[in-house]
Amino acid sequence: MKTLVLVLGDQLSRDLASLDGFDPARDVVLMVEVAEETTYVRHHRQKIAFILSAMRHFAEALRLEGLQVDYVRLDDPGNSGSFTGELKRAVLRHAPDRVVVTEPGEWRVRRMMDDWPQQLGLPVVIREDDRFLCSRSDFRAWADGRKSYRMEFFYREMRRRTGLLMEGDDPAGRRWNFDAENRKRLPPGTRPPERLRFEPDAVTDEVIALVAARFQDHFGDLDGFNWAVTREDALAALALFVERALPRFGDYQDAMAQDEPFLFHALISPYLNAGLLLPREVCLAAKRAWRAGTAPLNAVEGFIRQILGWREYVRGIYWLEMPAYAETNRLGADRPLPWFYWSGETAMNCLACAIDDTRRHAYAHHIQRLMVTGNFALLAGVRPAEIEEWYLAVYADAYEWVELPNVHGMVMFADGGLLASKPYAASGAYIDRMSNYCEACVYDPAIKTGEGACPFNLLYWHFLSENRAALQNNPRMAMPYRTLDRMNAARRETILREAGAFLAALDSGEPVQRVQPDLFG
Ligand code: FAD
Ligand code: DLZ
Ligand code: SF4
Repeated sequence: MKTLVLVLGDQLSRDLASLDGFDPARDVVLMVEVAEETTYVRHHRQKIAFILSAMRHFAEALRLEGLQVDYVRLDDPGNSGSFTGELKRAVLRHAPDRVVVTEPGEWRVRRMMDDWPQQLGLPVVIREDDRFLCSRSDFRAWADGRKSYRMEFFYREMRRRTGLLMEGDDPAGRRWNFDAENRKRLPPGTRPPERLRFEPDAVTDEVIALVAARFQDHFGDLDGFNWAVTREDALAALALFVERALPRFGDYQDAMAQDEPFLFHALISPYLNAGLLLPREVCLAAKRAWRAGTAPLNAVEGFIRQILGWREYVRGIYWLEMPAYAETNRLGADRPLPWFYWSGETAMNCLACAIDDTRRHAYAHHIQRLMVTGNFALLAGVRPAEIEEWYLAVYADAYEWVELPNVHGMVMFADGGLLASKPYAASGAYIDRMSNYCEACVYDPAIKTGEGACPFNLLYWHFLSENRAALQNNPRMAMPYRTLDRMNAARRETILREAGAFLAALDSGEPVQRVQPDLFG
């Protein structure tokens, strides 16, 4: 039976389920660069360049192995611009008996696949994506009957199930979680390790030129592109991270610093999410460093928790709850996304730095995403769908299965607490404690109202006040509401008035739904 195997741009793994049983003498791999995928959001230009170059390199590696690969480039004449259109054309070229594909990462694409048997007039076999450590059915079984889905309990179950960092039935070091030790501020003068430079080869150069010409109106710099685009290079990046950064990953996991976008983070999420690296091998590499005594347990546990815990957990939530998940807006947030998320033009230094890092690298680390750009969107009451689209567009690692639970649930509390037990709302004091951003800011985190007051301070209390009905009975919010209620009335009124004035000024800024090409050219 002749099989056409469609491999998507985030399925660049040799062990992919859809390649199981591939017969090089008979079967064909199809890979397609299509306009629909490059523009369903206005992806950062580095993200498009990364995916297209990684796809081209992967196709070449398969060819070298002797597989027949039919590869359609974005600028090929006749390219129909969609997965469905390209499958139809490929069916005419190859006359297969069936199509085989691995289930996609996004609901949007999964829905498309439902139409394929009818559109193609062929059987379409959709295989489970077994690159994750927890299958969708195992997650469903774990979630079944629970009132709330706390990550910590899922994570412990995953530790037990995989045996990672376990000593018999007990967690290594007799603790499941070393989070309390992972909240240090970066001491002045600390130098994070140098990163490997992956100079673009001819394939990447060609893709960069294509992206520069075709996506002029997309956000993000292209020069300085420095992502690995092959498995070999991604493995080298992982090895260097484990050797140089992992030992201090735990200590400074939550720290932020101006002009230090990467700190001790791994920078591997684009590779994991596109399939160049697999989660199991990444966790094992970290575990080996602990066993060898080159990285401490608080770092290794903290790192493994992100992958074995958070990454698997958000995927489980996504597939459990979609498509209704994306539609909720529990706090009724309704402000358009401020224009500065695209332009970076804001006097708030923490936001300006996080957005600048994002523009330059298609990357910002977790605490920048959660506690700076995310915290502001939460406190200002930005429409969930608009801030979700921003996150989906601007990061090289963004696919809806991982972006949506992080933004909709963790950042915006739009799911009403399904994912997070309380909103991650914070005033300027948090950002000041965890970073040096405030030192170079026109605002002062110590000033609560009036001239120079940090907007996060005003917006924090405004947020609590506006969302009292939804939040005040949450036991984890009892303390902030007690503080708000103890505040003298005149002070409370001043804060709310100044917050209102700040938000009115924000609203009078340019609309942000449009992306203006001249700002990004
Ligand atoms: P490290 O800090 O070194 O962590 C190691 C790995 O753990 C990451 O590579 C990633 O695979 C995994 N990880 C860590 N935190 C999470 C998490 N919360 N959810 C899932 N995986 C996690 N991650 C994405 O991969 N794609 C996204 O689109 C994405 N959007 C996010 C949006 C918001 C608002 C927030 C708060 C977080 C988001 N994350 C997303 C999670 C996290 O910020 C990134 O995975 C991380 O910054 C990637 O950089 P790194 O490889 O240096 O990670
Ligand atoms: C993100 C992306 C982009 C920008 N371009 C392509 C592409 O041209 N061809 C392709 O196969 N995949 C691309 N991708 C990744 C897909 O969007 C991803 O596979 C789906 O969203 C399913 O997760
Ligand atoms: Fe951000 Fe406020 Fe600090 Fe300025 S003072 S950097 S706005 S937290």
